[in-house]
Amino acid sequence: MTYVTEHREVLLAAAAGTAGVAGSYLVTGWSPSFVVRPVDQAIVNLTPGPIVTVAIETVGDAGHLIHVAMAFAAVVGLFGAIALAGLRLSAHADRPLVGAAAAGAGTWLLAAGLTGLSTQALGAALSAAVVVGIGGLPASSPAPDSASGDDAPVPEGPTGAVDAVRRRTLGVVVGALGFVVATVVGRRSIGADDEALADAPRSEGAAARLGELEAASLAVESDDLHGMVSPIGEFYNVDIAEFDPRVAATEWSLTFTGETDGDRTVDFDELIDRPVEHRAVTLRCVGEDLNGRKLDNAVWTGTPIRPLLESVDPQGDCNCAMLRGEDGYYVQFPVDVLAEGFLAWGMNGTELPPSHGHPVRVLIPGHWGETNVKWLSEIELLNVEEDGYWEERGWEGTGEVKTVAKLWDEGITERGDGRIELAGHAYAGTRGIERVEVSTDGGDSWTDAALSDSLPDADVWHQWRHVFDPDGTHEVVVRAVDGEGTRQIRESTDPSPTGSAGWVRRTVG
Ligand SMILES: Nc1nc2c(c(=O)[nH]1)N[C@H]1C(S)=C(S)[C@@H](COP(=O)(O)O)O[C@H]1N2
Ligand SMILES: [Mo]
Repeated sequence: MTYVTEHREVLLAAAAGTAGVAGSYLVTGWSPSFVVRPVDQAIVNLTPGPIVTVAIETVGDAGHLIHVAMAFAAVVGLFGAIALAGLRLSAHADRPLVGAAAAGAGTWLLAAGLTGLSTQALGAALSAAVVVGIGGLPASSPAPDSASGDDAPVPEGPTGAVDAVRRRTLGVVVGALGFVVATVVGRRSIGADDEALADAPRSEGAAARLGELEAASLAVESDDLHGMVSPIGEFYNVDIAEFDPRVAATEWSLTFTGETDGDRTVDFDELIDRPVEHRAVTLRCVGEDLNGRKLDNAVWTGTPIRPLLESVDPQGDCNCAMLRGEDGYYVQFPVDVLAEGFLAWGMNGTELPPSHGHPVRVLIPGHWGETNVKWLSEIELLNVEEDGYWEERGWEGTGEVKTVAKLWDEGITERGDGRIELAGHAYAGTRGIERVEVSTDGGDSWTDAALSDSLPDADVWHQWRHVFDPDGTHEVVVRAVDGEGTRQIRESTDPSPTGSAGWVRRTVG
């Protein structure tokens, strides 16, 4: 076999592998049925904890990109290897359809084996088979030696056959890439699930609460800064896996296990039949930077956990519970903390979106984001404390949130009258916010900012606003005082392991 032929086959095989992945995506979208997902999950599960921790500390959210890219490369490589075998078979048998059929069957077996979904696997199989079929056709050029097949040595110098083969290879590769682009664009135009849900009919009770929050909000100049409520789609996300589990409400249930007076399972209909509340609850991730953006607030529809918990009569010696989600996530904290919690199935008046835990998630007042388990499936009452997913990786993020006042870029606006408006959010969990203090001279003098009205909700942020006359550049510092009169910690610390501390400082003007 000559260099040219081998090179050509590898290129075609790579195109077929890529088309196979695109074909799967076309059928499934970015969902757990997508063929890349099980491979990504395997990579995440097999990566040792210390490496995960180092990755989070050094590359942060880019860590997701790295393991997803590795998973893509692995699947393209596997599909490509099957396609290469198909192309060789075509050349050997001198029958392009034989190789195409073999590559299609092999790709289907692998895709079905990875995902467990035989029908969806046809998307990958057909796409790869078409590329192998067209790519394996003999050259249609009149040159006589083209009939001897791809394995024949290609004569020196440009001949009609070589040119024809090159042209077709290029055509097939470009065609496969076009298919990939069309698939991605086509799928995107269908829109993300979360956006589609945002148009769903609103619950009246939640709508009333959203109105109440709107009324309590502070008027600010910036259109880009969130008000009291973060819109769905802009609410931050933190997940251990790249692909959200898809759990239908009809298939969902929550089971209480472990140290109880007997296992108890609650299904979705039973859950939403319980007393309904619409609570404003703010979430903040322990892993975010001091002035980071993993802080958001929504109105959630759900039911209190306490009565359910009491009905199973928890008896464990540690008075602690392990909560588990459908994505394999788990976190452990005290039963007393859990009892204050809420089981939510609605967000901002619509169904809970897939990315926020559809159909049911936990909301724990005043504790770091990681306690708020999404896609909740099990609550196990324990006898001894065990580490949760993030605790195993060195974090201590199940406790109460630290107090913070944020000043994001979009909160800094120059008004028409030349004055500068500073605006942001402050959050201290269930301690609440008493005031936010702003300095425009690096901390020499302080002024109280205007605050949004207080709400009856136990665990909700406040908006703050301060307007001043600029005079050159200003070193702005903001700090909050919580509802117990304790000022935000001044000394700055990294997010790991217990959450970032310090005062947000910005140069303005
Ligand atoms: N099942 C499950 N629940 C989870 C997580 C997860 O990865 N899986 N991440 C946790 C973390 S670290 C945070 S900060 C919040 C974020 O919730 P959000 O994505 O709805 O903003 O969910 C928590 N609950
Ligand atoms: Mo988090």
